[in-house]
Order: sequence, then C-alpha cells, then structure tokens
Amino acid sequence: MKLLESTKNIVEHSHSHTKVSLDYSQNPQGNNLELNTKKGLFRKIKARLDSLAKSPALRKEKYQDDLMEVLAKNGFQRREFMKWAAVVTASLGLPASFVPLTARAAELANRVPLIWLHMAECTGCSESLLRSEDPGIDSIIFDYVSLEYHETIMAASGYQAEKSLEDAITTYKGKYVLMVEGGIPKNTEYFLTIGAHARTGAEECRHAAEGAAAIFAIGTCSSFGGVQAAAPNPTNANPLSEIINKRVINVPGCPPSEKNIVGTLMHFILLGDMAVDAFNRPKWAYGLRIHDLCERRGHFDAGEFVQAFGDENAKHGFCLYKVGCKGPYTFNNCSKLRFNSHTSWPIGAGHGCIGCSEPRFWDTMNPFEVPLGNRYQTAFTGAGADRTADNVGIIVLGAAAIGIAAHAMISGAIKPK
Ligand code: FSX
Ligand code: SF4
Ligand code: F3S
Repeated sequence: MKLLESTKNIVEHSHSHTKVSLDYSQNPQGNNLELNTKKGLFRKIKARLDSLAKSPALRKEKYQDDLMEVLAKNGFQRREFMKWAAVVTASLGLPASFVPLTARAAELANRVPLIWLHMAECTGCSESLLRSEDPGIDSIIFDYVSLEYHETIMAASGYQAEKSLEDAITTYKGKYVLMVEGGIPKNTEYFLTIGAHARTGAEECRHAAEGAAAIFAIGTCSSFGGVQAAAPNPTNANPLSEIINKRVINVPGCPPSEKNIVGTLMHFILLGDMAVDAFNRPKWAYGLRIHDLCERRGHFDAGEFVQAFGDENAKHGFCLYKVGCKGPYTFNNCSKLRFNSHTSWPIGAGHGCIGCSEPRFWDTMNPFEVPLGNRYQTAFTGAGADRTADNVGIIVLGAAAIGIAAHAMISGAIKPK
C-alpha cells in the first residue's frame, strides 16, 4: 500500500509539471499506474512482457499451439480476440493504444504458472469462469494459462493429485500465482480436511501461499467468508486473508464474473500490482456501484419501480429497488461487463442485485427481496435488531439507504405505479 501511495504521489506531482497525462477516465485516482507518462507506462509493460516472453511456455504436452490456434479451434477469429482485448484494456482503465499489449499478455499467459485451490464453496466461481457448456474467450484463455493444479478439472486424484500440487509448488517456487476459492475454517481447522493426507484447508493455504508471487481470493467465500460464514457460522469459516500472513487481493462475487477473474490475471501480468479499495478489491473492477451504470437507472431517477415480481412495470423493465435491489450499496462492474460473455446479469434477468460482492452480504443484505432502506428506517426510528449496527460502514450504508429509500418513497407518492 505504501508503495502504491508513493507512486500515486509521483503521478500526481508530475502531473502538475507536465502536459502529458494518462487516461484516467475509468480510473480517476490512477494510483495503480506506476509511471507518470503514457509512454513510460507503455515501455514498462512492454519490458515486462518481453522478459516474460523469454521464459518457456509451460504445459507443452497440452498446448503446443499458440493462443490464436487454440481460439481458432474453438471458432474464434483474431478480430473477436482483439475486440476482447479492447474491452479488457478499457476495463482496466488503460488507454486504447495499450490494446496490443493486453493481447500479447493473453498470448503469454501460458508462461505464468497458476495454482487454484478449493476450500469450502460451491465451485460456482470455477464454473463462472470455465463455462463448460459454452466457453467464451475468457474461459479459453484461462484454460490456456498454465493451470498447474485445479481439483475440479484435473484428471489426477488422491495421492497423485497431492503429488502434482507439491510438484507445482516446488518447481515454480516464488513464481506462481495462487488463486483460492472458498471459505476456510479457522481455529477449528479440522472442519475442513482435504485430500489423501487429510490436511486442513488452512494448512494447505498456508503451505501454498509461502512460495506464491501473488495471491488472489476468488469469490466472496474466499474474500470474506461467504455463505458458510453467514450467522451463526457453524464451521468458523474465514476469509483467506485471516488464514495467511501475506497480501491477498480479493476478487469477490458469488460468483465473480469471468471478466473479473481473467481481468485480474491480465492486470497482474501487465503491471504486477494493482490499486485496491478498503476491502482489498481491485479498484478497476470494484470502483463503482452497480447502481451507477445500471441499465434501469433512468427508471429509478424517474420514480418508475417494479412493485411486485411479474407486474406490468416488470414487463417494462422498471427499476427493481422496491423488490429488494441492493445495487445502490454494492460495488462491482456487473452493470458494465455482465456475465457469460456479456450476455446477461442478475438485474438484466429481472431480479435485483443481492449485493454478492460485499462483505457479509448474506447477513447484511437480506431479506433479498425487501428494500434495504425499509430495514434501516425501522432501525433508525428506534426499533429493530439492526439498531445494533456494529460498525461505521453499516451506519454509513444505513444513511445512504435512508436517502435512497426516501427517494423511492417520494417518487412513489408523486407517481404511484
Ligand atoms: Fe460458490 Fe466459489 Fe459463491 Fe463461494 O464461489 S458462487 S459459494 S463465492 O466460493 O463457488
Ligand atoms: Fe438498477 Fe437496482 Fe439501481 Fe434500480 S436500484 S437502478 S435496478 S441498480
Ligand atoms: Fe452480484 Fe449484484 Fe452483480 S448480486 S453478480 S453484484 S448484480
């Protein structure tokens, strides 16, 4: 964090002296950018990629082809790949002239060893990414990456699987990216044991984290504990960051989109580090609220709300706030990037956002089909268990909820639907 802050100062300082500026339109703070000019940043990324290109492609037995051939075999042309690279580049807050660099980073992704561990979870994060029914470009790139260990898709099992994990940890010590999916029991670690030697989940995480070059918690379970950590949390499930002593970047969502998983990997390959918010989520993906860019936002502003699922207003695609949408309190980019190769997302499908990328959302955002504002109105007028809101974040959230709820109520009064 210190390093990022100091580079931010350099960027800001040099800004006052030079006319060359970066495109910060999607990344207003710009504090994930280490150099002070577009040219300098371009050179820095290019040097990183040049040095990566010198290392050998891994998993040759599986992919002798290059990425373009792998994509072609799956029916994608270069034009589609470049379009994909343009979307990722823009999402990461980088200028359009960097698109060829993103494309190259994807092509070189088979040089980066990746270990993916499963803890307590539903495997939805892996499925969001792999989309085995209908893989998109993100899924294919992920498969093309040197995925050294992933229990769901590897052929090995039992002792053999454990051996492949050990081999990967030893062979790529200090170089591999570690991605962990799922919550992890703490103290009563034995509530989660894995594999032939029945190691606890926590032991496995600590062991794999030691030699990792970068560590990402994939999904809300690994980032914040997730569904098994919901009250009363019978297994003492905890986030990865509570289990190990190294820096963890959280990529939450239940599940996170394939773009957020692959985009984070691309960001790492391109720049090595990234700016994060207070919950250690990459700012490029979790910097805005769902509500900020929601396709139904015009209806919210006009006071046009769905009152009950299936009503006339639902057919018109009106705002889902009154049937419980938590988009105003949720930081994620679903409204922009969507899921399943940009085809749909929860609000597009007609249900409100349930706040799945926020800490403790199972406890704080439910009931999912009731507006959050209703609950806080009760709490703030004196009754209700929520009066015990035990941290500033929730109180701030509550204040925002009251504002949002007031808008919905006033709009409802003026314009009953
Ligand atoms: Fe599931 Fe990943 Fe939710 Fe958790 O998910 S989609 S329960 S975030 O760890 O598979
Ligand atoms: Fe979209 Fe939900 Fe905001 Fe309505 S309340 S505009 S549905 S994010
Ligand atoms: Fe989750 Fe809300 Fe996106 S429920 S998937 S953050 S729209």
